[in-house]
Amino acid sequence: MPTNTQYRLPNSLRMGLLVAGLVGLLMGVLAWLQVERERAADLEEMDRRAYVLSHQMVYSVQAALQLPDREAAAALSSSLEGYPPLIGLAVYRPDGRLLAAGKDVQEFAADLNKVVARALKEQKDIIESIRTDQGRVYILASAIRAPDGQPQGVLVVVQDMSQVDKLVVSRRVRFGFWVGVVTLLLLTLVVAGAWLLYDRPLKRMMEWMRQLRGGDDAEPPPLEPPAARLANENGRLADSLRTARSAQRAQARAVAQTGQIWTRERLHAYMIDRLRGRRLLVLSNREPYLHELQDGKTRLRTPAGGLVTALDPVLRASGGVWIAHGAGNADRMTADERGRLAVPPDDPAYTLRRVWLSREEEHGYYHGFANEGLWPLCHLAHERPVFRASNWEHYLRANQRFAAIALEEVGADPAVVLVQDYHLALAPRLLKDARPDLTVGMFWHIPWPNPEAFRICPWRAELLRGLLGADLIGFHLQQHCNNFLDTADRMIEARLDWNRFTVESHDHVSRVRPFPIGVQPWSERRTPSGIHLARQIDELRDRYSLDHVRVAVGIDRIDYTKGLPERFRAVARFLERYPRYRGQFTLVQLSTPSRTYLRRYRDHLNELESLADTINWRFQTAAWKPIRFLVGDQDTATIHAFMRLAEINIVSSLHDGMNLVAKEFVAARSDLDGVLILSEFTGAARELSDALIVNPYDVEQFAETIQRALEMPSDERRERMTQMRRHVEEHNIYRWAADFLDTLTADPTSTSSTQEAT
Ligand code: GDG
Repeated sequence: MPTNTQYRLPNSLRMGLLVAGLVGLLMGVLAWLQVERERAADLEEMDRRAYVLSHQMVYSVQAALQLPDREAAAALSSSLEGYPPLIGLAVYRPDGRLLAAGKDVQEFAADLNKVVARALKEQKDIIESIRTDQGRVYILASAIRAPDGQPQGVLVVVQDMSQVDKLVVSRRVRFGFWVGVVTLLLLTLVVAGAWLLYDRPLKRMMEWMRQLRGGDDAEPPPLEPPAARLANENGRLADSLRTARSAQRAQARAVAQTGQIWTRERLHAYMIDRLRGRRLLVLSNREPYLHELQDGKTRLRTPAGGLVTALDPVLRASGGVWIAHGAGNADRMTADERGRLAVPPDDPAYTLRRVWLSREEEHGYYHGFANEGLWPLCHLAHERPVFRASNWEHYLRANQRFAAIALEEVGADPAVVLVQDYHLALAPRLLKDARPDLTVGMFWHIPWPNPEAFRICPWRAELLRGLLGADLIGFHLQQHCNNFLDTADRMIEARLDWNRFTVESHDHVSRVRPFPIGVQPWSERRTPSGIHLARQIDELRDRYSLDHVRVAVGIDRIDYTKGLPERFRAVARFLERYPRYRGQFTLVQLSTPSRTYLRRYRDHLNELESLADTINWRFQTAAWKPIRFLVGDQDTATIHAFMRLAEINIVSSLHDGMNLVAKEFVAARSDLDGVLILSEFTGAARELSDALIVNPYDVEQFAETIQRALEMPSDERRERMTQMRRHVEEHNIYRWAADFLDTLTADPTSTSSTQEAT
């Protein structure tokens, strides 16, 4: 579900920036005031000098002004020259004409005319500073009057201000430098102090608490201040947790025999018991939490897909490290320098370690070998697999990278490693070769084809050898296990034991078992219920014009294995055969685009859009459409609401390892209503026999089944849903994880497992 996350600076740095910023600002203001004060004093000094000079000169100027121009200029010439910072003086007649001026003043005499005119007009002293080609100059223009009060002329004193300006600049630089130094010093001191006294102890305490929560509480509580003040409380907390946990473990062992529902808490206790101090690692291509940049902000997204939906609750329950490809464009900025971060970000329960791959590596390994090669190879959906040597090279290298990071995370510790899916077929062998003591499990989430289909892969032997590094290889169905054993038997040197379902190759025995995956209860997913759910359903009906129509829902990644064209065609055929349902029935198809990097997937999306348009054009009215094809990523709450809004859920995969949507639909129907139409080619069809099972290739039967679902009596709906819910509730995701871990960590010579126990 998308949420917004903002990158947070460490507390110590924030505190340092705040304190140093405030103090720096205050010091900056004080320094600025001081510079201004000193500048004012310099200007006052300039005034004083100008007045003294003006007074000294006034009598000789008055006398000179009595004379004709030539004599007057001669009388004044020697006394108008300047010496720094005085540039010189100038004398003007009452009509504003320049009578005489010092040599340096003459250069900008024209600039003085305005000031002189003002002094003559206002008959008073005018002080001004003006900018000239030589820089800023200070001017005092004094009006001179005869004893009878008649204006006689103007005496102008001109001084150089550049020295004052230079002093201002140098004071600013000096003060700025010291303010900067003090601010930086303060920042360093506060950050270091806050880190030592606050951040580090808090981090240690959090780490200790996380270990305690995860059951790994061998370390004593941290004793440095301020955590020391909580030492007693922490000790007591640890004691009571240990007591509760050991009671839980005992209870978990006891209930393992009794068939009670598996819960997150029960799995947590069970995991701790089975791991016996070993670390738990999960390796998968897809990460459970992905960060993306949107409008300058980082956004957290949970990628759609069965594997993540299945494993996130398991890791939340057990803690550990999940190693996955960091595919989000803001992934690097939200992880530490090793690519690690605690997840879920709002309630950390385990560590996500991101693996960085270049675009080229991702293209070859993920889009190329895995999705263009292995995916169509394993799904019988009439799509030709593409195998390229360059893609294989990338696949090999990516597997090596994942394995190396897993080994780095494990260090020298004992660990249980759960490798997930067809992207990482080589990782089990790479791990085992490096650390034979590791316990390695592999779960293959998609079907395993028969040997004839598999043999077309040029690297079939390498893939089998890679997988057979695992101690346990899991599939959803016994049929997939049989196909795998058959393939190994025919394609590599291996000893098979069909009674124990084991393969021995290169002195290593791998067990092969079915573990049909389940789903997490909706109650744990914080989706609305009661009146809030009803309101959300009303809103959806309103938004998509679904009032007064009967709704079927389909929820799928856009993938050619999911049988979406077959589903659309079945809807069209149904409306042809049962025209009374026109205007009365709508299929809402929620489809999240996937693997759009591959042309086949883009073409498929276009094909679906045009097929939906064609069918809609054929049947639609002004107020109704038979198919609402909603393309985009939906949040969990919307998916849940649609599962409750719809009367029917249609799953029409052409081939599917399990299909979680079918089970999620059943789990969502706490009202015991709703009908599931399920393809016989899904793993789920083996378990949910109370669904209406269809062959998606048979359009007539498919159309009939839609009609049957819409007209099924409510008693029958209730009866079927009750049966399916019982199965889905019992065989939930926690039971799947417990079964797998139990078999993986059990003595290989023993045949018992929780599967039998539960
Ligand atoms: C592989 C195997 C096997 C769908 N759209 C959105 C969304 N989803 C969720 C569904 C469901 C999951 O994605 C899809 O699971 P499936 O099992 O149907 O399909 P695959 O992705 O092909 O999974 C499959 C599975 O692994 C597990 O082993 O069952 O056979 O192919 O949970 O609800 N989730 C969100 N937005 C969407 O738009 N959040």
